[in-house]
Amino acid sequence: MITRRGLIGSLAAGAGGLLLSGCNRINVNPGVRSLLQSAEGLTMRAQRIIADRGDLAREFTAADLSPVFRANGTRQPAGADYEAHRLGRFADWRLTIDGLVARPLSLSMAQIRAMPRRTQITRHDCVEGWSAIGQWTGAPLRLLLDQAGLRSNARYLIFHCADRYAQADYYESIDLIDAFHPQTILAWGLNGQLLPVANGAPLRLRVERQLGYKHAKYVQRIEAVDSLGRHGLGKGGYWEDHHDYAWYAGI
Ligand SMILES: Nc1nc2c(c(=O)[nH]1)N[C@H]1C(S)=C(S)[C@@H](COP(=O)(O)O)O[C@H]1N2
Ligand SMILES: [Mo]
Repeated sequence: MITRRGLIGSLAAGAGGLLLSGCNRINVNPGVRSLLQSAEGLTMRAQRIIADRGDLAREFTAADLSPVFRANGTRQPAGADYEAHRLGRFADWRLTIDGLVARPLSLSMAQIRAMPRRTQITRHDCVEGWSAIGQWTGAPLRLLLDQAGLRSNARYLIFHCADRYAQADYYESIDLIDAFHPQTILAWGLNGQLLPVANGAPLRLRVERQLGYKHAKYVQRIEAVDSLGRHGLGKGGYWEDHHDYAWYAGI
């Protein structure tokens, strides 16, 4: 069976091979030839990486679920606003999608829970040295983005969260490859229950090909932007800004 990755790799190798044999015939100077060879390598590697990034994260079965899905970082956002939402069971929580979109959205939790849903059992890996397997249910992010209509200059999504962590607003960002990945969901359910407060109620990002800190909890607003430089300290997320964590935390 030809996998998509294998196919793209062999097409790239084939095209590069043709190009280089053509150059050999006209005896191109060595500088140009090594440039072509490195460009060929770059293209192949870039295409491999892009193809890899569409691959699914491993999914597990109910037998693999961790007995408890632990919470990390903020366990409940501070402040009267969040407390009122919690007491009201998030009936008035709105998710805003704005920025570089054709149709800004403001959706209630009822609307989001009524959308087509995806359920997946995946492993969460935190850089602090723990992992847990949980079953997540939520709306595929790409359906929300289709509703909002990303403008052609949108490059990233910024997730604005309701909590502050060590005196800074928690936020995170991803690129559009992860945004449209089939396992990227805005989760409102964990292990068959509504998402607990400690795990990000009422809505948190699951971006399964990335490390734990990218999975923004307490999401209130998703902003489509063309660059990350104008937000927070400019590195694309709380941990990136304040603790030098990598922005791209692919696993
Ligand atoms: N808003 C917000 N999102 C967050 C965090 C946080 O403190 N605030 N912590 C991050 C980290 S480091 C991890 S490992 C996961 C933890 O998710 P959990 O609490 O469901 O285990 O959420 C991530 N998303
Ligand atoms: Mo983490």
